[in-house]
Amino acid sequence: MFVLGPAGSGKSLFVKNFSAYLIDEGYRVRLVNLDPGVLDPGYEPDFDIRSLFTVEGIMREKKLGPNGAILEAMSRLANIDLPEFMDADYILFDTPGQLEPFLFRDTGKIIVGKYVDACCLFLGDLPALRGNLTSFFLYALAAHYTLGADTIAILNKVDLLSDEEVNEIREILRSPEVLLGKKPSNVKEEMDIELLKTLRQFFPPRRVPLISAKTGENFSEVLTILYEIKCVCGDLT
Ligand SMILES: Nc1nc2c(ncn2[C@@H]2O[C@H](COP(=O)(O)OP(=O)(O)OP(=O)(O)O)[C@@H](O)[C@H]2O)c(=O)[nH]1
Ligand SMILES: [Mg+2]
Repeated sequence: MFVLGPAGSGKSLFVKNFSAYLIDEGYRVRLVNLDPGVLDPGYEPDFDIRSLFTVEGIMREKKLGPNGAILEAMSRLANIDLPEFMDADYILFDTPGQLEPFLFRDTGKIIVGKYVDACCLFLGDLPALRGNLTSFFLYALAAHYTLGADTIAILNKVDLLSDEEVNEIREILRSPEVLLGKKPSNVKEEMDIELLKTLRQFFPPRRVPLISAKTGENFSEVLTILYEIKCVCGDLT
């Protein structure tokens, strides 16, 4: 599982707490940190890109800025063998918040392609997203297309919302027209509704878990979706 998402969406905390959940469920889990810039991911990785190179090291060596150094780190990673962990039921890959190498370059696809059964969990910071659900799903779709792997869109930090706000989000996912509470009055609003309707085909509402990486809320939904997409007999609707 490649855990992707914008900076601060909760990838590292998700890797930490979802792995603990999977272990509790009886699975053998391995953790891989692919973020060369992180100081402390908050968990003990079984493989850590920082054992090979760090953002700081590359910045010095190549005289690059932090973004350039992350791109360079990912290119290097694409050219080396990564551990296979044949003994694991699940391998969780934590990734940098800088999405370029995964969404706009070949490197992400090459890295993900090293694993036959790879899938992508695309996390969004729900309280920060609010009115930007459309762009979140577009990015998740870009991950799906670019990486060529099953992608689950996940809305994180649900613990920071009130029950009322959570219900509103669920309602919008079910019926995008609710987004406006009225008929669209301009092209942007029309586009939002049409896009959300289309995106629903790729990310059906019941397949968009609203989770908390902090409390573990709705982790079971993520596991259920994983069963479905990885089981040939699964219900893909
Ligand atoms: N309340 C709450 N806070 C969360 C949740 N998930 C993550 N956080 C907090 O959000 C901040 C960012 O979390 P990280 O796990 O570091 O996010 P990240 O996506 O790995 O960030 P980058 O690696 O910098 O891109 C931290 O302060 C986390 O404690 C959540 O579900 N609920
Ligand atoms: Mg992180």
